Amino acid sequence: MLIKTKNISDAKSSEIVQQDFYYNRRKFLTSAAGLGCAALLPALGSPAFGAQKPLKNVQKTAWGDKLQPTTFDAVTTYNNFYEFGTLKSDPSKNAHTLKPHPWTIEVSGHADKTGKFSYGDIIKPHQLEERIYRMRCVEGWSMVIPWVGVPLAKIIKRLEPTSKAKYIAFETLLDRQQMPLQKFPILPWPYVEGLRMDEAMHPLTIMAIGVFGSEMPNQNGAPMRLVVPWKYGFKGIKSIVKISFVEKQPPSTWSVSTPHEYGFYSNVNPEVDHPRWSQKRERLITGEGGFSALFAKKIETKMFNGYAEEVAGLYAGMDLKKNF
Ligand SMILES: Nc1nc2c(c(=O)[nH]1)N[C@H]1C(S)=C(S)[C@@H](COP(=O)(O)O)O[C@H]1N2
Ligand SMILES: [Mo]
Repeated sequence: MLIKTKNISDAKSSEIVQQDFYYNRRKFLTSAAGLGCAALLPALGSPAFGAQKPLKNVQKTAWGDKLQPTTFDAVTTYNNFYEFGTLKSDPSKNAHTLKPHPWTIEVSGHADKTGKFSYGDIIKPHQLEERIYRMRCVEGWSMVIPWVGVPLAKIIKRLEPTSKAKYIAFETLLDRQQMPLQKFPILPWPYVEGLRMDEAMHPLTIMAIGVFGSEMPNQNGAPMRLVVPWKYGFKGIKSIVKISFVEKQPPSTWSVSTPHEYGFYSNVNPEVDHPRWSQKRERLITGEGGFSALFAKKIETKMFNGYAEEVAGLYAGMDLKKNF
């Protein structure tokens, strides 16, 4: 199976259109599982490949159309989701206990439309777009992920926030049955995150509900998770059940648990080192030749993760060393 996978990678470098590449690859993986290779997959910490339902009517966009996505298996087996374990391979092994459907989202705070909403109230199928984004983890590795999602601005507009809403706060599900590691005080639970309203309304910010054209695998934050490509990965809170519109800057899990290392903004910035390591470079995980970041090639980290042209204006006049 690994040898075949390699062949497909080789074919890619010789001209297969990128967009088709991961779909073909995914089809291959699906059929490989059907042919009895499935027994080999758990050894790699893999999910059931092909188990996710394909999403229909997803609008293709120009976002990232020149980028080569990381492989499906790396995106879905090299994860951070501490509710299911602290190793990169834990979420794909353990997140089967999460039940993403049905799903309820509670909206509160300074908005005209508050209360309990179903998944379908929040996610409108005709608004689904594909966005291929560079993603940079604060740990010093990165991936290119083809997300499917809805621009967060479209969701926010429907909730009609008032002028008092300066920030938006998010919470992950709190359920020790579905998220077994919440029995242990690894982090303060539930995981929480927030954005300034203008960051939340920025066209790059999406609520993602899928990857590679299919529904979100549990380990990637099913059924919906935030994606903010110019910020470190931990801002991308997974399995969101609460959204609130607030006046003051809300807490964010990592900045509360380790405030001298992680700030509220967490914009990718090669000029601001983490207290324990440099942020000047990153290892780009392509997924070829091994999933681990250890095998990945080092590249220069770009200001705002390469999205400076789009987002630098949000921070004009701010000292980004202070507001890290
Ligand atoms: N609820 C929750 N959300 C989370 C995390 C987590 O542990 N719990 N990890 C964050 C971190 S550190 C990263 S890098 C991204 C990883 O997303 P991915 O596994 O889909 O690549 O999710 C973020 N969202
Ligand atoms: Mo991360």
